[in-house]
Amino acid sequence: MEDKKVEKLINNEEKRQMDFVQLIASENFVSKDVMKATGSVFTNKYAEGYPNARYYGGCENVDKLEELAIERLKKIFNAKFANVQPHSGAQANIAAYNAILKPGDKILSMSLNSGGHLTHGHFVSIVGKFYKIFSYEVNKETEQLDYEEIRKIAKEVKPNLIICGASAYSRIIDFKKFVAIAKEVNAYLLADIAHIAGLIVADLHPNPLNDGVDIVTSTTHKTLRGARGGIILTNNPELAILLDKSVFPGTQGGPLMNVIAGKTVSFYEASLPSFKEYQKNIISNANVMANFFIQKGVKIISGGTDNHLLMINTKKSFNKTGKEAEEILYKVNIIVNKNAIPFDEERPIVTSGIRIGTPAMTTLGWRNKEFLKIAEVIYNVLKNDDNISIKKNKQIVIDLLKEGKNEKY
Ligand code: DSN
Repeated sequence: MEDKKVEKLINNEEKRQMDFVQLIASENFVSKDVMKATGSVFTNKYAEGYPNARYYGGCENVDKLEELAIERLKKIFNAKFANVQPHSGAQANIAAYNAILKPGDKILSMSLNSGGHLTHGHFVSIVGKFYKIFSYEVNKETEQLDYEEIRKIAKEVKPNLIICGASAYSRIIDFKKFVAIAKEVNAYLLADIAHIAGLIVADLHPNPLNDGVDIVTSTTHKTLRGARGGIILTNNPELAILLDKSVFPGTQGGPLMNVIAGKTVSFYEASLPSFKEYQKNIISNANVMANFFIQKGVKIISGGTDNHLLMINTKKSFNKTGKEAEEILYKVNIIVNKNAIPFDEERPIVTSGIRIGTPAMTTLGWRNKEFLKIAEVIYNVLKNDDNISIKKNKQIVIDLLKEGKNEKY
């Protein structure tokens, strides 16, 4: 590369990704093929519009590519309509709201502390400024969704849109119950499946499209292990037209065709039997960690996990904020993120918990044995973070990274 500064940063980042244990629940390692497609000549092409209805000439290859992406995506999710153009999960959500809501309409969604996402209506997001936002929490005792309570709130609020789906929730989401609530109050229902998309493709989590949810949004780079971006799905032909218009020209300009190429490759990979095995391992590895922590008396939010992540109440378990826990773990080459927990009293930049996810290290070949060892390290350093403990545990992590498969997918 002629630009040595950027080349150095790329090399440094590659090294960082291999030298640390990556436990951020929303991150993953894509295949070389996904990387190749994302870095391809499709980055040079403008293609505003949709296949066979573009505002530019020379679109014969991008048209075929986008059609292939849509076909593959519909197949893996059993969906009737798909839009592969959203640049991100946030863009997908904003386009979906814009398709069906007017400014000032009411949205009912999960609060950020209970596990929801900024784009579901937090006041710092544009969504919180455009629409009137009402929230539901998890149940204080079980720390799980309380569908009867959500139903009560929905009946009071009478929202135009209900959003289900989360960024930090470790339990199965019962889409059928949400569909019943939305029907009762005559609201649209949107499921944001960004975190659990891969599990759904592998039939390890209910599929909101099979359960009657109106609109499904997702990112493509978490458990789905594709190029970084967003997607929107629906089974409703009228909504499909509104959604397409809302993505382009409503909220975006030219699609990132190189990213769509990367997404297309990952949709193929997600259709292979090995993808199902991968998703099974993600869940099994998360369970191994959760069970270890529970047995040690660590406070796991909701008491366990059904998916790819677990949430630890670090305040109650180790008398440390999420920020402190994240910083201590970084010293032993483990990357997690601090995360608000239900009814958190700390600020979002501090928090009382951490979120741990297994998708990335499972891609690198880690199995129960490695995840159990890393859970032990996490427990030991959060219990005791003196210099001797840090030094000893960092060495364990380095050895584990060397002896674990740690292959690039
Ligand atoms: N999707 C979020 C996460 O889960 O990390 C980031 O916005």
